[in-house]
Amino acid sequence: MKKYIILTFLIVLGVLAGCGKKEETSKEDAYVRNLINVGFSQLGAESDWRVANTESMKNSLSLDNDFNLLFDDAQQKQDKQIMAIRKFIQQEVDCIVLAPVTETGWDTVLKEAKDAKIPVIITDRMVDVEDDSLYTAWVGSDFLKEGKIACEWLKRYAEVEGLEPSELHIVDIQGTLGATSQIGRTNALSEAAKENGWDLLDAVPADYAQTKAKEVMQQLLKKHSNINVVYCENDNEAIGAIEAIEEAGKTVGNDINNGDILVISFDAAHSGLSNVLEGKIALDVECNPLQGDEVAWIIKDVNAGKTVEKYTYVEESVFSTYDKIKAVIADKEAYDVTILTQEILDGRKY
Ligand code: GYE
Repeated sequence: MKKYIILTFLIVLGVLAGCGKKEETSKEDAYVRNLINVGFSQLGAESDWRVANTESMKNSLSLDNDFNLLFDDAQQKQDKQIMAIRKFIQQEVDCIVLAPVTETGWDTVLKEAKDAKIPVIITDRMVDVEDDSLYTAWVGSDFLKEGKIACEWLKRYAEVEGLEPSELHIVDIQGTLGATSQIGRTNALSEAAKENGWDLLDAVPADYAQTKAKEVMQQLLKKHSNINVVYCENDNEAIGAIEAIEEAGKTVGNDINNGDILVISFDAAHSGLSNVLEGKIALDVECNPLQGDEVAWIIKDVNAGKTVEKYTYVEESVFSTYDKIKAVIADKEAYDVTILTQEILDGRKY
């Protein structure tokens, strides 16, 4: 009976503590309230996509959903991510979630987590480790496929517009070098360029950041006078590149034959889609940042001792306002591009 009263008292105390406070709670507190302690190492806040991803994770790994989330923003630095993971291990969290800045360099610290018997869930980009059992599951996008879709569209665009492959003069503004999203998108383009005989002029990284991409584009415009396609590896880079192009007195749009520079982008965040609707980005391949719910389900299953899928790909689509491809070749899957409307844009929450 005494035991029962103490337990009830502790639970009431725990619940009361939870009511006033939405912030991180102590491990003891979390234990009393039966919360799952999760340490999340987010790589940074470089883009609209990343901000939406962080928000999604915080919403799903919430106190209301029985999680106690310890969050760390590593500001694009792998050593900060490693430090955060070591701290989570010391804090004896129930699970670690890692959104890694680059693929390599994780073997040692993930081994430390494994030795401490803490499951690790990887999100967004992948880790390249010798032993795949160092992480329990991964949730993210197929970046090579995203790039291939963009390139397939570009190939059809050239056909519809009557352009020879060698008349496509392309520059690639790359993401963070060594990140899975950069590797997949860059490789898709370089392979398609080789295969189709496109003129790939240059590939320069801009770390997925708007200001850096603007600077990179300014340099590229000085270096190459004939650019007519800019392949930007995310929306913020596309927006930076568009600023540089317009400031140089050139136009962006769907009409290469009339002097436009064609901008291709990835993410399809609200900022990117607004530019699609304005006709400034020709094609935006969606990369879905809303991974929180999926991660939360996986953690709950792992915590309950269930086996989970090793790899989960999130769903995504493609947006454009250029409808000529659809009209000319209506029967092929690769051209299944959603023609963007104001209504779709209004529904975009990030
Ligand atoms: O496309 C970009 C972000 O890895 C999918 O990182 C992610 C990419 C995303 O900064 O906007």
